Amino acid sequence: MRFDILTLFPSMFEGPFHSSIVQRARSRGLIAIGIHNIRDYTTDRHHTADDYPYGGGAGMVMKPGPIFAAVEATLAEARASNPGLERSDVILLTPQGRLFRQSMAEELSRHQHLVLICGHYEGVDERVREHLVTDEISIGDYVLTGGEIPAMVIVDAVTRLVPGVLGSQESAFEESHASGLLEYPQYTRPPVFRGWAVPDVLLSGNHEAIARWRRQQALLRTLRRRPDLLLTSPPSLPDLILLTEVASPDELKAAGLQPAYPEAKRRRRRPAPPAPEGISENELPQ
Ligand code: 9D3
Repeated sequence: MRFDILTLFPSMFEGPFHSSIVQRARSRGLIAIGIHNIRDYTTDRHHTADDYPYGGGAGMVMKPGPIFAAVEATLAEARASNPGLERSDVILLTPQGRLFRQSMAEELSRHQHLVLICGHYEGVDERVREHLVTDEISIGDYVLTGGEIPAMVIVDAVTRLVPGVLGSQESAFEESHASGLLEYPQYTRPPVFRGWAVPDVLLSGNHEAIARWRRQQALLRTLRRRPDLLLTSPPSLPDLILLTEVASPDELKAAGLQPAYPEAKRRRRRPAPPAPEGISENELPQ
């Protein structure tokens, strides 16, 4: 997997790709990262990369010429050094892009070459969007000063999904945890810290009880902090029974769930009796 990043601020990238998992992936040849200064592709003597917006208004707009030249040179170089390169994605980082999420990181990790254009100032000339870019991505609904940190986020999230980057233990853990739930609480030694004890079940050696407790805690956390995640994949009946043991009926109801009791027998539903004559469905009889 090759990443090429086009930016007016190349020095911002000196730190983040030289540490930890990303550096290890680079030195093992699993990924390659190129950083390119858009200003190097300007042709005027002041190296102008931005200009005033046509029609007036605040701020500056990035000129199309240097961005087209930078992308075209990057694509030519990538093809020259890798004749097997079949496809390159040209991605603009912009607040108007599709919201970045784990499923997009998974998709991008299967691509061969990502060219990431970092916008800055108030924006980028629309012709870059219309005629150069194949995708536009935002990393969230907050205002940053440019697309550099979003580019770092994407490289980081995608790199750890490239086959071979994580160790076999880490990827097995990843697989068993890509469940759509938040993680359960973790503890390590000492068993009592400042009077706060580790939950007894974790010291019990009862692996079945531990797995059950962890599942229950993951469900409870997700219900309390990210009920939106439960809407996209509603809990199974066994999960709902686990949740009912620890969540209040009100908490469950707030997330659109009904308490479930293992001993409850399914009852045959009867149709509602017809409303009395002259009263519409939405009115209550007194
Ligand atoms: C005046 C309207 N502003 C949009 C909210 C203009 C504007 C602000 C900040 C245009 C660009 C930027 C710089 N941000 C990015 O380039 C950016 C970004 C972001 O700010 N948040 C989340 N994801 C991204 S990806 C690129």
